Amino acid sequence: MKPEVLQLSPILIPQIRERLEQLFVMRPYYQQADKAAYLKEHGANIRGVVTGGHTGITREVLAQLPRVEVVAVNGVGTDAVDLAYCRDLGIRVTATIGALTDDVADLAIGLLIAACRGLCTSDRYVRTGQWQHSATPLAPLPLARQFSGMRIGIVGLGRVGRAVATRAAAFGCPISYTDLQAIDGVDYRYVADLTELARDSDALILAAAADGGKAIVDAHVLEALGPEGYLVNVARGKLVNEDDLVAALQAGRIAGAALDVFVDEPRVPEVLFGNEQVVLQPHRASATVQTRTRMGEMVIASLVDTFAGRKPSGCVTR
Ligand code: 8YV
Repeated sequence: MKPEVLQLSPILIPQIRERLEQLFVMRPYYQQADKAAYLKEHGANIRGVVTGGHTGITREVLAQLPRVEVVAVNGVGTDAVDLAYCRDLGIRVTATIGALTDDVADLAIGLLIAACRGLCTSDRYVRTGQWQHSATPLAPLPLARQFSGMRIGIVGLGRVGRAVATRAAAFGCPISYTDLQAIDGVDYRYVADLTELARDSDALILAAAADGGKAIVDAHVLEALGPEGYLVNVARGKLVNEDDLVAALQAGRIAGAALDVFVDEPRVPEVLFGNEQVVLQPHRASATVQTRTRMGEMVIASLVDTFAGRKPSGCVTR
């Protein structure tokens, strides 16, 4: 009998979907209109869960899966899974550690360049025919902010933070970072206090885990970043007080923001739609064929290993 696996978010790579279907009985919870009825029908037989980093799984759903052995997160963030609860119940939680580092770092740099060079605004300027039909071509577009040499402050110097640092350093950017403590063997400047880091940076890039669930970037930090400063978030929306960010952008208290993640995805504060100082992405930092294939393979390995009685390599619980 194939193990039954509850699927809480879609898998976009066809070969990974096929492999999952071959190995397991997949139960696509995320597609169900009546989720409660679906859980009632299948919950008792579920041995594994596949979910996304942002989606995670609630305790309420987990509580209805008495035979569950593993929650395989198709992502690196496990903040939407109650790890303490899973540990208590002996449920393994796995993440696709290392698989998406390069893509997330690439997007962080791409987003920052897009924001400070006004790439999306310029694209719209061309696309809408304004360039072609303007009496004074280029005149209406303000000059942009140079990226090379910007002072970069990285919040969270884990795998992604370090990959961002390597890339930014190649553009001649001085790097500072904050983390729970200074990291041994790292040459970048450590700044313990986030507000101080913001004050010393032209751009703050968020690459931290959000397990604490706290909005660490608030009005105070944004004020310190200042009217020439940019905020980039490729981590989690909940790391930022979104109301404070919107207010700071509207009042010009920061120069711009580039956001891949939001507090209540897919809801994005609508006032940002018309704001040319902001570059918006629908949580796509890991969304390349190559990375999603690697992530999918790791998810499959987590399930296979667990059901075979082996500890999966990306296990974050035990
Ligand atoms: C993914 C993520 O988009 O890694 C994470 O924690 O949030 C993202 O990389 C998501 O997990 C895909 O399902």
